[in-house]
Amino acid sequence: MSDETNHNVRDPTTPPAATPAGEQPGNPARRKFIREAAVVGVAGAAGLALAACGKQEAGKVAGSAATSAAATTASAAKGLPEDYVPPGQLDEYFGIWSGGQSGEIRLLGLPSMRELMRVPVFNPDFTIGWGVTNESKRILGPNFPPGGDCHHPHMTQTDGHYDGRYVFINDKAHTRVARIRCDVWRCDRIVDVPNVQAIHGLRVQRAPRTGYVFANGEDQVPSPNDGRDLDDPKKYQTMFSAIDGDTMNVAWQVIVDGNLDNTEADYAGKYAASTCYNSEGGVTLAEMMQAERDWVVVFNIARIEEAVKKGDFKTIGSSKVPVVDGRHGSPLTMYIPIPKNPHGINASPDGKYVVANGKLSPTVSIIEWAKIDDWFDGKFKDPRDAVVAEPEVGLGPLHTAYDGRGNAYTTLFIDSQIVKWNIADAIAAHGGKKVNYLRQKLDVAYQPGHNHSSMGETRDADGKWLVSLNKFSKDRFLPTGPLHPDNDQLIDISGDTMKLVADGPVYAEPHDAVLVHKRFLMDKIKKVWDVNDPFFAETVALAKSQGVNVRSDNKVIRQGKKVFVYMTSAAPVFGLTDFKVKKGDEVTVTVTNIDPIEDVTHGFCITNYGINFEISPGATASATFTADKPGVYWYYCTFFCHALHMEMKGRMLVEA
Ligand code: CUK
Ligand code: CUA
Ligand code: CA
Repeated sequence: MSDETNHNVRDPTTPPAATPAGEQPGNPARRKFIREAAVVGVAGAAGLALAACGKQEAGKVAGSAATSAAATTASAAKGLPEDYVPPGQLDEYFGIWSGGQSGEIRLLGLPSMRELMRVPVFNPDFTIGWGVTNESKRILGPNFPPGGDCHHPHMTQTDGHYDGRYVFINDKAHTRVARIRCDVWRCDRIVDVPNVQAIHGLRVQRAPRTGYVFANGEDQVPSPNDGRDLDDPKKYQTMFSAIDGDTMNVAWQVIVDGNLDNTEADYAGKYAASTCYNSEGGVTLAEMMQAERDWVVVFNIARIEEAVKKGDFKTIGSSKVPVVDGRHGSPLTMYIPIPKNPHGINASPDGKYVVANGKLSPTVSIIEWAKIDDWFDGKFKDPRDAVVAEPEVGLGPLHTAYDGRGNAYTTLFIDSQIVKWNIADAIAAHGGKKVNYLRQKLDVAYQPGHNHSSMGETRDADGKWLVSLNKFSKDRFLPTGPLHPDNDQLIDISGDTMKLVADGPVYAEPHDAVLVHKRFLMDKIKKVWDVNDPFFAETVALAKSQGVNVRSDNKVIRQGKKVFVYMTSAAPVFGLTDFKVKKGDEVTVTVTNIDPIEDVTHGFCITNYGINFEISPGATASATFTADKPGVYWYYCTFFCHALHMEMKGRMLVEA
């Protein structure tokens, strides 16, 4: 990053200013390198040398640390890092990571930070055949735009507790929202959100259950966006959308003033609240930074539903989604002025407060949900009075997490720190009491965006772990060319002071993640596919209509120029050793894995034909293509499934 464009960003090798409470860790030790007491001194010193570009020193230390790690792996837990999970043992938490620009979701285990699985969502993926199989294409839709830009993964809740049904995530790049099933960890629905552009903030309704999935349209556009009002920004607008998480239909939309960034829901199921950084309605950076205050916009769900029920809405263009007017002055919304270009917004797990993070202001604004009740009930007039404290926390506050013990942890992008502060003390200080609400500032490496605490967005916030999702890694890892990995750092927050435990390099850019205790998921996750699973039910039904039982039949059916090839897979053989088609045929190959054994996955690849997909135990998968090249084309199994895996193959014979 150049100094011209980011003059506010402190050189990360320079220690930050002294902090008000707790010990200042300075350049945090690389806990991963410190595997036993004997090397602590050496590794610590060389760790600092690495930060100061001592490349050779760093190489030496990495070597000795690796040796020491191997030596201690089998030893007792004493002296091992807190994130150490011995071989064969399971992690305590699932980390559900946004895959950012990759368009996928990633599953991690915590505290080890081991990556467990990638779940393609908006992106083509040739491991699973996402974007190749007919089953995935039905979900991706006919216009499958390659890729997505994922920011905010959130799991369904019931009464403020995770319920392990679905995870939802936004695609800012193509204005979509996807749903991922938690039982098989596969995307099963994607909805295009009409009338808006760029879905950014996404959260789920917490009570009584999800319910609605709330999604912010970020950028303002003409309405309808069909070529009119091209350069007349005064006529641009955006909307807040509520998607029915059960049907994946857009239930309603609310026109707002300004734009919308992140969003959050309360714990009572009554409100959603979004930050707006562009109350100015500007189209340039300078214009968007003019006002000293922007807004938190609160949406009154009951009133919006009432308006829709009464028919007090319009529709736009070809969309049938009811659109209500929630602009400034509407009884459906509340505009709370807060400083300045706010970004993240996070509800505290006690259900009482929601905190908006100031970004260009060194403050966070604490808003009390009960005061929002009072304002909508007409008990006071000035929406500012819902702000019960506005503590100064540091430079560039972006997102806040909670430990369930009354403390909040806010990322400071510009300061490259996490600041721990106490909510009750901040409110007391706002009321004039002499009390220091700041608890500690911890350096992170570097420039954090979101952070997330274990169970911290639910009533079950347990205050054990915090991850800081840092946008820059600079000198922390072996070089990978001009594109660096992000650095997701693990922090122990179980004690009075935060302790940095591990660095986690990740492929760009997991804006956000949630940490879900495994007790909410273990009994919900399937080990083999149900043969009647809806994911491939349409494929199985098509076969049935042709008189084919996919679990036992191996046959080729010709219908004019269309050829349907059905085969089973059971290690180490496909049900057909060859099949014959004619050049120009439209060929659909359907493969069913009849191995009932956990973890025996097969793949099906037709060489030089662009067909490759995975079939896990119990699954049926299919792909359709045109046999446009005559000749012999071997198909083979791509997942190592058996000692005779290499022999698991057959021939597609394409007649000229
Ligand atoms: S985020 Cu989407 S710009 Cu701070 Cu929730 Cu990174
Ligand atoms: Cu089946 Cu390899
Ligand atoms: Ca602004």
